[in-house]
Amino acid sequence: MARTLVLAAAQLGPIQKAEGRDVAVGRMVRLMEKAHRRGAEVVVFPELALTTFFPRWYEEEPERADRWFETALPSAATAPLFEAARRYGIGFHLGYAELAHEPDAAGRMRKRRFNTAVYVHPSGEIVLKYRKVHLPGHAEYDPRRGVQHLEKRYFEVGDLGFPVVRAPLGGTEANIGLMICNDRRWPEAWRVLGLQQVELVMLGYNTPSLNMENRGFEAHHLRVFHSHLSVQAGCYQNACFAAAVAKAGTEDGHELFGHSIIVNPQGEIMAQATSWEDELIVAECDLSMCDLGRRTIFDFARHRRPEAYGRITAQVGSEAPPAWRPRPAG
Ligand code: CDV
Repeated sequence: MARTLVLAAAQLGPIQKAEGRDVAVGRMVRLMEKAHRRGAEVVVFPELALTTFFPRWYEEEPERADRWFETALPSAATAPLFEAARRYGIGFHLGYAELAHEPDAAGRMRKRRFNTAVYVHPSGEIVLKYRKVHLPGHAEYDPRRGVQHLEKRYFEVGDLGFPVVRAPLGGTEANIGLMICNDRRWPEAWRVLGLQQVELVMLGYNTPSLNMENRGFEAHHLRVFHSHLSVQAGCYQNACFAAAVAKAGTEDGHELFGHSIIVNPQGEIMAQATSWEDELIVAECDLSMCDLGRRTIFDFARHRRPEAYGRITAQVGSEAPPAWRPRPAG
């Protein structure tokens, strides 16, 4: 039986450093209205959607970056998103910088900062929260880089794992999972969601068009190829849909490549953004498509061999293999 969901990916064009949350939120509400007119039931916004991609800016005192963080959701600034959800009967996914006051693993109450995403039900209730696990970049100012990428300075590694929840989604129910930007490049993240029978992965990203590591060469077009390759492989190998949604265009002189996509469980792109502006792409997703892969080639219960995967959790970095040499002649 078909379980149809009309899914919208709301790519955002650039948000400049000088622009306030009101500018971003106003644009997002307009995209929600447009999504409603096009029959969408869920809208997915990008990573850190409320502000410019601030980890490119170095602050000697990391606390000075707190102005980019949200201490509550909804807040006065983000309330219009929640109101629009109720008005249009649309659920939405939002990526934002989260500043929480809560105990750490040692039980010490302190300020904690995460790169976070939530899925919000049309009622305004938060259904699922995820904190980014794979933080790219570096913690200290790097003079070799043209542009900084300070996620490791401003955020802690997410402490919620990769949760999946079954919840109402449009006119049906679905198993929903979240990941954020760099996570999409890690098959482990997809598989942990796949092991919980995820049917829809919502993920936002901010990916620069150039590899800022400044070492070696990476052709421009390969940046987009690698992003799509990761999402398409993740969907195919875990029999799920995904909305991978970008912040795009030039923020204060720094280009983000866009190319947001909606992908089906066959790994096919169903819709793709073509601009580097605010742009809505919509696809009708039959969630029952997830069953085929799950019952056949990726029936995990029948075919997975965890006894052979020990290194995946036992080891972090790679290790050199033993060397083989031909026997000396004679
Ligand atoms: N925001 C990100 O996580 N960006 C990374 C970049 C730095 C490579 C990404 O994986 O797209």
